[in-house]
Order: sequence, then structure tokens, then C-alpha cells
Amino acid sequence: MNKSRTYAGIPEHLATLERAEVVLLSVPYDGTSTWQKGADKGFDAFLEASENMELYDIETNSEVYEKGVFMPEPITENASPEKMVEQVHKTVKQYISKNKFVTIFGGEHSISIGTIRAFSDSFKNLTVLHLDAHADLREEYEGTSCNHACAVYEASKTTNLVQVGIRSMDISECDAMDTDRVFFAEQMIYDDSWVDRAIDLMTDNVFITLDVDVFDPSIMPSTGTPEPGGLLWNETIEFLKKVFNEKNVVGFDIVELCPNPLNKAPDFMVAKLYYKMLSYKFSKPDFDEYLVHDVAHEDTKRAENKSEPIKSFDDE
Ligand SMILES: [Mn+2]
Repeated sequence: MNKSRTYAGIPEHLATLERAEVVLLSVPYDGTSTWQKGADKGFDAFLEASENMELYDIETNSEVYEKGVFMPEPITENASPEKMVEQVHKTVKQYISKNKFVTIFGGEHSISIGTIRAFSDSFKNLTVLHLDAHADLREEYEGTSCNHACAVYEASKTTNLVQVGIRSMDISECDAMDTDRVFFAEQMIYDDSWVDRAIDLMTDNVFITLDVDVFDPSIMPSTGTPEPGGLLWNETIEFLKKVFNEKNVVGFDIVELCPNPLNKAPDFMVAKLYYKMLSYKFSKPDFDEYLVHDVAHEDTKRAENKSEPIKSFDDE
């Protein structure tokens, strides 16, 4: 990578470790993917798209890049999946200890075993919010527990794992899955109460691991294992906004962007997704609104409880 290249082309003085509040670590690892290769090219496509993005966010009325984004040297360890995971674990922990908001870009999903381990070491009562088409709960796959198919198995044992958008899994994963904490894509379509129910399950400290295949292939074809029936842009963004507003998001990773040079729209979508997540993290303009809204909502509920129940056909 060109040394002077900065995230989204931001000025160099905002891209130093000392100045930046955000660390953006690339792990262009593609050692265990099972179908389409190319997740190692994801970061460059993401970076290129980011450079062509407007840096003013209308919704939050903010320019979050001013917080500064530092990009360390990418992690290129690929002697084995275990060694890569260990290197990610060590490096992420190191930046967390410097009080940075650490974000990590894959690579395929096995990198998250290392990122989650680092956040779980560093933050009490961690919730891992896992957005993905796949359950990723295999204890071992193709001879290693550091395969992309095992991405959140360890998290299911060591953290409060909440899974959203799942629509593909192996029967062997049922044992490790806590279905009370899983929001299957099929159910989410018919009932949007999942948003609040998912947030209710979360502890204060939340780490988000987002596999881009959680999105519908109509908007996100550029991924190794696309699955029909996924999430769309607006509902995902609304959900994430609520999570950032109501919880302490301590970091996130985005994985499995497998770019297609003939279609750059998905790369741009991921660039925008990353920037939105940063904008939500650092501006929280709706935070008070949310509180007021929630209080008002509580008041209404209380008032409702006091008044005589309205007879409805449901009561019959
Ligand atoms: Mn996946």
C-alpha cells in the first residue's frame, strides 16, 4: 500500500496515530474461503470507493472524518489460520489499549475470531452483534477452528452473542445456536419488532461483526457466498443507528467484500456503510431525541395502563 494514502483521502494530519480517534485495520486474509475467492481484494476496493464519497453526512449533520482515521500496516500473516487469528488478536488489543475506536476490515470472516477475542478481553459483559446470512457456529471446519464457518463459535461461548439476518446453516450448528438470540431473515420480513427485541437482548458494550452477505444479493452481489432473502439498505441502517444510539458500540468489523471490477456499486455501498457507522458512533445527534421519544413513549404507556382498557375483539 502507498504509505501516503489515507482513508477517504483525508488530510495527512488527520491520519496519524497520535491525532486519530479511529483506527482502521485491514486484514486482507482469504485463506479459508470455500467458494468464490477475492475477499483479500475487498479493502482496496473499499478504500477506492471511500475516496470518491462525500464526507458530509446529511442525516447526522456531521463530518466524522475530522475525528481522524489512522490506517496501520495491513495484517498479512497467512502461515496458518491460527497464526493470522493470533496476530489480529494481538494487534487489535494493542490499539484498544491506546484508547482508539478500533475498526477492522476483512478479508473473510475468520479474521473476526481474532477481533472478537481482543474486544472480549478488553470490555466487560460484551455483546457481539453478528449480522450475517450464515450462522458461522461450527466448532471446526476443514480441520481448523479458525475457518470462516466458525467465525462466531467462540463468541457463542465467551460473549453475549446476538445474531441477525441468518438464513443459511448446517444442522450441526443447531447445538451451538441459542435460538432466543437469533433473528432469522425469514421472520424479520413479516415482523419488524425484531429491532427492539434484538436491542433488548444486548448488554451495554456491543461489538458489531458484519458480514456483507447479510445484505440481499440484489444490492450486495460482491461477496463470496451470496444468499437470497437478505436485508436492504434502509432497514439495516435504521437498525444500526438505533444500536449506536442506545448502546456503547466499542468497535466493529466488516468482512467478506469480494469486489467485482465491473460493478462498483457494492464497493461504494460498503464504503458508505462504514462511514455511516462512524458517523453514528461519533455524533449521536438523535440521542436526546431517542431519550425524549422513549420517555414520551413510557408516559403514553403509563397513561394507557391507568385508563380503562379499551374493549377490543382480541379480548373476547
Ligand atoms: Mn456469511
